[in-house]
Amino acid sequence: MRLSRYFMPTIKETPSEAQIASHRLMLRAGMIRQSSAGIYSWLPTGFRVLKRIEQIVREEMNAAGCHEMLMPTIQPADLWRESGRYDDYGPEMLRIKDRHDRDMLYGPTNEEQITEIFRNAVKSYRDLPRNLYHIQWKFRDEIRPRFGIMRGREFYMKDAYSFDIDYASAKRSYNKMFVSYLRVFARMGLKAVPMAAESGPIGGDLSHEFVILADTGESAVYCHRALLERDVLGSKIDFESNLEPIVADWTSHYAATDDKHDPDNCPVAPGDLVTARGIEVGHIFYSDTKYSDAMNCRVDTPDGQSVAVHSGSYGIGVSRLVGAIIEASHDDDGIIWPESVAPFAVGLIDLKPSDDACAAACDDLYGKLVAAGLEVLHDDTDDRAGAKFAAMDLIGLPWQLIVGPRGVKEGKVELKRRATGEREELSIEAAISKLTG
Ligand code: 5CA
Repeated sequence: MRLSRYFMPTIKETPSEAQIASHRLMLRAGMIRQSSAGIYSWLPTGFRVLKRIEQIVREEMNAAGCHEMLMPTIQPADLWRESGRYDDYGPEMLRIKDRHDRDMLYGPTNEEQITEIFRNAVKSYRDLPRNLYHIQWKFRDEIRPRFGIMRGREFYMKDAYSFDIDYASAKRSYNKMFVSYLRVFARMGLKAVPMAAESGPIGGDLSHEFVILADTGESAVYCHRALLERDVLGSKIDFESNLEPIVADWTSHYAATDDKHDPDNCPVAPGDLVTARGIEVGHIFYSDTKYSDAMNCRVDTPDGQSVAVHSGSYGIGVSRLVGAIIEASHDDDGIIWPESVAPFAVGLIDLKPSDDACAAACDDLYGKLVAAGLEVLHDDTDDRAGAKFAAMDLIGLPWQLIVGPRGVKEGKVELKRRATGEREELSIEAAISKLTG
């Protein structure tokens, strides 16, 4: 992508409305623009990151045996009257009337919608268990939308829904999501800690929040050091095996948010206790038969009985993750993207596009890197070198490849690692093989 033809409206000044780093940096890097309170447009660079995060979530959900589908954003109120949540949800629900004066709403979540689909389609224990998910925009008319896309009114969520014949089977479905979530966040370079949580308006009695640690997180969290020292991605998971030992092991260590932590009765020795700030990026719930009872979602058992289906819901804040990753990974100069979610892998900086040899070297490098499968942002603008470096640091691509007329004469380029600031001078061939190797 040539920067001279791209759309990335960066801002030098610190936007006054932004209170936290991720919000500031997303505005400055030209990733998002506010439309109205808590509602944002995603500009090309922000959209690229959002899609990469979504894809990691999708791959891990599929690996855990879930099936992707898509439900609408607008739902009929009658479905929510069946579950009783139309009144319970209160002013956070955006209520709409259509031209026929029918009550509709912009979905804050989809338990009712999926239960309706499931109850009409499934009649027998043979069709269980199933886990269905979608990645779709949600709307919650938050009283205080803040911190940019971290607490938005419109936000992008992955929500999965499991259906099982009994508690034992539902717990297996829950365990799959528990383990899958650990992998999702680890792939994004995040340390996510599962913490026992209240289930709130979703209902049910088994629930964990997944909280990532970041200095600027909304709430204080406390956990045992052991929870942060695990190699989550090292071992391959067979999702059909018994995952209970893994879940039991994780949940055996202390982890609590501010409202649950009692310093006087904390079971962890001070040397093992990590105190940090946290951001909730995922939340899983076992809902028992709450929705199935209310909405008559039943199946026949092998011995001819009819039973209510046990269900679970599992959310990941896909758009919130964009901000959460920035909170966990930035410095004074800008964002530091983990490779797995970066909008481009390499920023190719042409220090003098008016120099024919320099421009030709950049075109050649660009072609070779793209041919090797890398996404490259090629800064071919006439800006000053200092401004180019500052913009590249701000948008935080993992690698910067700096090409100047003097170096090109000697067949040399400079490669900078954004995360460490390390720079090295290399031959053009060595730089290509380092980036593509
Ligand atoms: N129905 C369940 C799970 S499918 C549910 O809605 N859970 S939730 O309320 O906990 O939301 C799931 C995730 O969405 C949260 O963990 C959080 O990461 C994200 N989220 C919730 N509210 C917002 C918001 N206002 N802005 C951005 N992300 C949000």
